[in-house]
Amino acid sequence: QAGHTMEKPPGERPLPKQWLQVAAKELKCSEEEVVKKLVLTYPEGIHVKPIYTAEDIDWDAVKSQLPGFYPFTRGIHASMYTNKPWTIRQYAGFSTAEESNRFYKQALAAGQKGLSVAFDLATHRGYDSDHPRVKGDVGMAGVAIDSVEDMKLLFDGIPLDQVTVSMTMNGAVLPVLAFYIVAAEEQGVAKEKLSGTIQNDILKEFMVRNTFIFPPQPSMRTIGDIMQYCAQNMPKYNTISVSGYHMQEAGANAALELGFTIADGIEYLRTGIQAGLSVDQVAPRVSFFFGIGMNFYVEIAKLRAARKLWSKLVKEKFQPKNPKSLLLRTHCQTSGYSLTEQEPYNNVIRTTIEALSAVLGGTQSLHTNSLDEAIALPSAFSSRLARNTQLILQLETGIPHVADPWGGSFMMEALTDELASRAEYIIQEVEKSGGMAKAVAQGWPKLWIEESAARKQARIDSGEEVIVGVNKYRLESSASDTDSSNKQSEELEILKIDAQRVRDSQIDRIKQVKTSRDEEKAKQCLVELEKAAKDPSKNLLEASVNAARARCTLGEICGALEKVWGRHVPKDDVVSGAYRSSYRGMKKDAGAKQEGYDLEQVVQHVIQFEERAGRRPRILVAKMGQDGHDRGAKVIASGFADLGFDVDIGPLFSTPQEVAKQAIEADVHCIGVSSLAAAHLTLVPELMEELQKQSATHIKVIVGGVIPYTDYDFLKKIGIKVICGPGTRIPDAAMQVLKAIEEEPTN
Ligand code: 2CP
Repeated sequence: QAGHTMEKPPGERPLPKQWLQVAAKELKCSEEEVVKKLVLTYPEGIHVKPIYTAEDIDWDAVKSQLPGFYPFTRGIHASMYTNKPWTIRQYAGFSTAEESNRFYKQALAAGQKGLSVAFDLATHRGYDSDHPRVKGDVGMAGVAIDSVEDMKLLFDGIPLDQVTVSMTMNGAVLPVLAFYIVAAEEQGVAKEKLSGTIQNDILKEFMVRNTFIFPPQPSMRTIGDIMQYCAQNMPKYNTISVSGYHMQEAGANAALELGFTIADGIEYLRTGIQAGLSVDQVAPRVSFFFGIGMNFYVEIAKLRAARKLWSKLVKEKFQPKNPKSLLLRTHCQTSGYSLTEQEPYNNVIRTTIEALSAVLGGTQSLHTNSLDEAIALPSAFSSRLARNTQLILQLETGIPHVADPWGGSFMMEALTDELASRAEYIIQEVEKSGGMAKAVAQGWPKLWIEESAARKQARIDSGEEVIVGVNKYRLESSASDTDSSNKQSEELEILKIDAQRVRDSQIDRIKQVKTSRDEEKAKQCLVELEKAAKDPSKNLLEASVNAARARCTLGEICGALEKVWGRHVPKDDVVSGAYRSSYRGMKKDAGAKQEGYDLEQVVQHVIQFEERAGRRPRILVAKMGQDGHDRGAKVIASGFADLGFDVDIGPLFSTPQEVAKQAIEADVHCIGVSSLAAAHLTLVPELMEELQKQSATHIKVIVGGVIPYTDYDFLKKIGIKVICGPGTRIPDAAMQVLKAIEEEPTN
């Protein structure tokens, strides 16, 4: 992190004197105490005051601002939703192409306006469904796509010249975009007519999302090639969706999310320009994607600040001629992280409030999460409710009748400016590193986000940040129900995927595709692809489209590129000290969860353990399968390290066999498996078998992450000692681990 400082000094103006005097009387304290009590410091470092006045803003600048005019703080269109509401675009994909297709058609009939495809993790990581590494992942977190035949089934009966499709794909972007283009072609839709969006944002993959395949350099070249191909062939297509969402999900506060996302956007403009395009060919096709969390005012301000900052920076740095180059168009998604497993119906309320922020902030397109997303894939019922949340906002509330209703609010304008200036400070730090690609390679943005995540966890664990039903006003569990905090989650109807059935049917289709194609032609296309990977004068997307037409599979296309480029192996660091320094002692006020351990108590237990065992408790935090969601694993690793544990962090994408080997070699007391992508029922039993085979059953296994209550019995039966669902406090998890280890003392 050398040379970079995260904190920018606050720049807010003082509270008005006459107000302070009256407030001091109301609060029955001194004016200084009023300031101490009512001026809050947000994680972004912003001091939020109890009142704002015209003194807090540049009123002359604010009063003349209009929606549809530079710097677009008030919205990119003059008329905004008064003319056309935002696009209701729900992200979804279920197991097979046929099932997802059925779901999309139902969603469109029920009022959804655009599609958004969720692919499974095998597809994301460039493996065909028959690859042994993806046994637990096929069809679990989205739809499995192995070839153009799957893509054709996915959009069967959906006119691709009329419905805009967003595809969340980054690592395997070449085969997936190629399959889409060829599926449209075979549907009779020419490339020029395709309008939609591909996520294609690899920088944030290296930072937080982890579904990369190839190393950074060829990955960035791929983006340039896609921009070039689309500029020539698909002028209406959005070639990238620069994503802050995953940064927020990984723990970034709003300023970090905003700063790093805009810095990524600038880097991609440079990538397009390096690929030989003008800024006006690239910028109008760059779109954005932000996460919307529970801090209501801040999230609205974030979207206003994003537009303002983008238009200013693009103008200064690139001098575009086309006014559209200055517009920050964005999709938003309500925060998955803010959802709780406990009392899941509260999630409907959270999502509604977040959706309101996104809309009041002027988003172009929105996904609202389903209430059960902290537990499993959304069911038909919860998906309908999530979609209806947006329909009700659009059709029943009158909210779309006014463009930027917050414009001119002293507080909102001040907050917008403050966030923009904090984000700009972060962007300047990135520029000092030589741009985002270099900063990502240096690794400091990722560490800032991980530090922000550890601090947030500490605020939640100490009760400073309240989550109703989790760390305050929690429902009591019944005596017979020791593992589940309440019944509501258990009673929710959860969508279950039959992994084996999905995998078998995908494998059958791969066989059919391979036996019915012209084998020579397919082989030749793969050779051409390899050549293109070596030769920057060739276009990678063009070569991939040819391979897709020849029925090469996703795994074959990625395999050809991998031969030349190799696979990227990330390096892992654990942030230390942030959790402990942000933990301010457990709150014991009314409603606070009274049970649970305080940090210092656990530290003492760890010291006692060390005295007894002669060494500190040692845990391997492991991620298995293609699930790259590592916020939980990273937060656990840094939290446990701050409590005094020896922490090993295993590589992402491990097999159960690799995890067992590492655990035995490191002589750990315990393996903590973090699972967020529904593969625990396949991979955890394999891990247990492997430990047995290796006579290492003394190593205790605990599982954390998104684990439905209905799976607890099965996991307990196979020997899992502790299961930590979402909302588990780190000190409590650590005590459970210590108890499990001490059950049968090891050396
Ligand atoms: C809109 N239009 C208007 C107005 N509003 N015209 C006149 N007056 C108005 N008030 C026009 C636009 O200019 C555009 O026309 C057309 O209407 C469509 O509107 P849009 O605003 O472009 O909306 P869109 O087609 O829905 O596109 C939105 C985005 C696009 C943001 C630009 O990139 C997008 O759909 N992104 C979605 C990304 C996404 O779904 N990601 C999934 C993430 P023209 O086209 O003629 O200009 S899920 C991720 C998960 C969590 C994961 O990553 O793991």
